[in-house]
Amino acid sequence: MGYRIVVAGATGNVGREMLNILAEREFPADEIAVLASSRSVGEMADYGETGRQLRIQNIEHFDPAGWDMALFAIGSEATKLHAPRFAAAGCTVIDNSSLYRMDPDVPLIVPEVNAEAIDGYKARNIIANPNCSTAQMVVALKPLYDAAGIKRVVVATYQSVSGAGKAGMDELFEQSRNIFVGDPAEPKKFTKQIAFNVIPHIDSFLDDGSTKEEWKMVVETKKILDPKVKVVATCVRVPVFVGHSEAIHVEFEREISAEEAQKLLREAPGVMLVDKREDGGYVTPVECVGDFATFVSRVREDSTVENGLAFWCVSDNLRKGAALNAVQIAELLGRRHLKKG
Ligand code: 11C
Repeated sequence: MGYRIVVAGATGNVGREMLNILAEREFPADEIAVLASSRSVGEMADYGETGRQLRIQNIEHFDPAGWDMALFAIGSEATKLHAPRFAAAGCTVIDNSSLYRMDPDVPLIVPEVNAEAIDGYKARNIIANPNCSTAQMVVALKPLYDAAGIKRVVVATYQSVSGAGKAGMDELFEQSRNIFVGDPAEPKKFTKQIAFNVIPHIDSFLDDGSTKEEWKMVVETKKILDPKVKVVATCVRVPVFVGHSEAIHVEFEREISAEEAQKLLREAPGVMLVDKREDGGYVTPVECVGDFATFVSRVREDSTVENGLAFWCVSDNLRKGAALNAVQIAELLGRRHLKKG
């Protein structure tokens, strides 16, 4: 016997990837319900490349009683409306929005990093999935943290437009085309031109001059990895369709060489080390699309601080940064708490 699983937000970038990944990983699902807002009711969603198509139902009218888990990719507002209803009906919500991430009664899980924290899910029957830029960073940091302890992380991100949804991808495509043919390239979704440009601004501004995306990287890393780790982030939107990149500088508590770090990263779960120290011997975002791994390259010592290392980290933001991590949480929940069969 398998699970009865729900995917809510099945028409968005992340919801579609959730269906692809459930199919690719042959998630033991007896039944799958795909939900969206009333606009998409009756449309069909592909169950990966299996050839199977699933009819989209209206989330507002869906009764979650008797369903085991629901993967939510519907944004904070809709999550606020529906997650408590699903959780109260006994259907565990695995939520990709930022709504519950910092709730002390909701575990925030990256299975390679803090799998055991999932045991706290029963307080609200909700589990949170982190922000994409946090997820890939903590996967890469975890083996190094275990070996040498981390005092401080300085990170600059290079985030793809798919993080801003389909509208972000359409804007990059249309602006690029318009610039080529000499048409106006007015920004709509982004605050400035994104084609052939970079924008040092993701999400809203906070009082201290940082942005909410930068704040998320700080507080989520503390919750997942260690509250003592200090983090400062600069989050930047770049004209890449899929794949977030990060330049990460770490100050460790104890000495760790680049060679030791490479060895640990080579063996770490979820990490793929590609670090040849030669032309092209590193990974770029276009190469990580569709992959499950968090790629690490350019590992080197940073002699400007004691026990410092710097490295480059790239991952598919719709996969490890969102849909894959959610499916891994579902698998973990199944193994640890909701055994079937
Ligand atoms: C971006 N990281 O690239 C964002 C998207 O809190 O889940 C995901 C926002 C979130 O724009």
